[in-house]
Order: sequence, then structure tokens, then C-alpha cells
Amino acid sequence: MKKVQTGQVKEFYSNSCLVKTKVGEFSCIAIKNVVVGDFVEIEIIQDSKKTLGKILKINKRFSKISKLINNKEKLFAANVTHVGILVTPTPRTSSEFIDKWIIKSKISKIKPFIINNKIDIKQDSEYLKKLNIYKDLNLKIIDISAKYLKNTDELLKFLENKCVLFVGNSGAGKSTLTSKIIKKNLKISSLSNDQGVHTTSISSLYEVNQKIKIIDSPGMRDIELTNYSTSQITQGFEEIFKASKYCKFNNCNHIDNDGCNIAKYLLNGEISKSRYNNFIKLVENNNE
Ligand SMILES: Nc1nc2c(ncn2[C@@H]2O[C@H](COP(=O)(O)OP(=O)(O)OP(=O)(O)O)[C@@H](O)[C@H]2O)c(=O)[nH]1
Ligand SMILES: [Mg+2]
Ligand SMILES: [Zn+2]
Repeated sequence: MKKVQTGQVKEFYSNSCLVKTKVGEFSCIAIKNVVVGDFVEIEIIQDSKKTLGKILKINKRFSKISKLINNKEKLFAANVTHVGILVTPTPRTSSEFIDKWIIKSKISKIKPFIINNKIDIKQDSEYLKKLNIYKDLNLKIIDISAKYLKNTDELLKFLENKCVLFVGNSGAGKSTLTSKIIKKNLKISSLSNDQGVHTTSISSLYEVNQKIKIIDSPGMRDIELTNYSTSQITQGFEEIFKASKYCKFNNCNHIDNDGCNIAKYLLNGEISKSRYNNFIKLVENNNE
């Protein structure tokens, strides 16, 4: 066995991590800034009692995803290709949550898609209307029931050769879905108070048949975006960006300016109210 191996960080704790290599998994002393999903080079150190790894180097990341903690962006996963946004009737996913994750994914060069989970529960018309907004935006939507394994095959097919991060409010079913896919029991919250209990406490990367990689993380329940500029926010609102090109004035505020093309599209329904409201709200919050 070579002393230096390349591997991927599968689990991350406060000062150590688990790295999977071709020759096995090693508990490693983590160096600063290592996150789940990182490809790393490790030196294998063997003493009389145990085998340990020492991380020598973090390889170049093709994508990075971070979370805002105390007003600072903190990296928590790397090399993710897709973000699966779990949308559920209970707990009810807000359109703001969806829009924020679309922005974050686009900025991080990761593809977002929607997993409409809990299709075994009745979906009211308001909920279906919300989903339709995203269907109209050509965002991929896969309808499933993680708990009852309905339509999960389509999801698995879609996830082949991808590394996906499931995001969703606490109780949306991220761990249930991950458990079903990896065929192992993970800690799942009982939704007794309807709000969900924060259950998952460490980030883990799971591999299925060497084809699908899944990251289940506690950092994916809420999302703050306070550090994004207007142009970054606009990346998550393609239809609004396109329409804005035809506003009469270049510096149109898209609220009460003359000849605003977005206002026109809002009236005729080509742009949805909830998308518009979220856009304005996010831009205003960021310009404070
Ligand atoms: N009816 C129904 N319930 C589901 C489905 N998927 C998950 N649940 C239930 O939703 C609850 C929460 O599921 P979890 O998988 O723990 O949710 P989570 O997103 O991992 O939550 P956190 O770890 O707290 O962020 C559990 O009671 C699951 O049984 C589904 O497809 N249908
Ligand atoms: Mg969980
Ligand atoms: Zn305008």
C-alpha cells in the first residue's frame, strides 16, 4: 500500500474526518478548511495500535457551497454537482426558500432541481400552483414519496453520476430519502409538533453503487443570503432579468418607474407575483 493516497472526505467532525480511498477508509486529522466532499491527499500513518491518516493537501474543488454564519460565509461542502430542493406540503416550503436555493445554486455553479416529496399527502391547489411556477421556469421537478418509495426510481436514474446535496426545511424528509437510497437507517425526526426537530448533526457523504453520491447535512434547513449583490440575486431570477432588458429606463427600479416591462408582465401573468415579491425583497434587503 502506498503511503500517500487520494480520497474523498465522507464525514466531518470538529477536528477529524473520515476519508475514503481506493484502499479503504481512514480516520484523519483534519487540516483547516477541509469540508465534506473534498478530494484530498493523505499520508497513512501506522503505529503499533492504529492506522491514521494525515491530510496533506486539498485538491482543486469544482464547486463550493457555503452557509452564512454570524455574517460570514462558511464553506461546508465541496464538489457538489446538483442541489435537490425538497419541497413539501408539511412542513410547508415557502417560495422564498426555493428561490434562495436557486440563487445559491446558480452562484455556486451547481444545478438546482425540485424534489416534490410526500406525494402521499394531499396537495392543495395553492401548493400545486406554487409548483407550477417552477415547472413554467423549466426547473426539473421529480414527484416522490420518500417514505413510501413512490417514484424514487426516476429520482435514482436522474442522480446517476451526480453528487447531490438535498436541502429542505427540517422535517422535509432529507434523511428519510437518503436512508431509502442508501438502504441504511439514519436518524429521522418524528414530526409530532409539525415543525420537525433538528435531527441530523454532522455532514456525511454517502455513495450508492459507486454511481450516486449524496450529501446529507444539517446546514441545509434554512438559508440566509445577506451578502449577495443585486446582480448575483438576479442570476436566480432569469425570467425577471430577461424582462428587465425591455424596461424603458436603464435604471428602472421595477417598482413604480414609468415603462417598467416587469410591471407589464406581472399584470399579464407572465411573471409570477411570488417570484417578483421575493426578487424585490431580496434586492432591498441586500441594499440596506
Ligand atoms: N407522509 C410522508 N412522510 C414523510 C415522507 N418522507 C419523510 N416523511 C416524514 O417526515 C418526517 C421528517 O423526516 P426527516 O427525514 O427526519 O426530515 P429531515 O429533512 O432529515 O429533517 P432534519 O434532519 O431535521 O433537517 C419523518 O416523520 C418522516 O417519516 C413522505 O414521503 N411521506
Ligand atoms: Mg435529517
Ligand atoms: Zn423595470
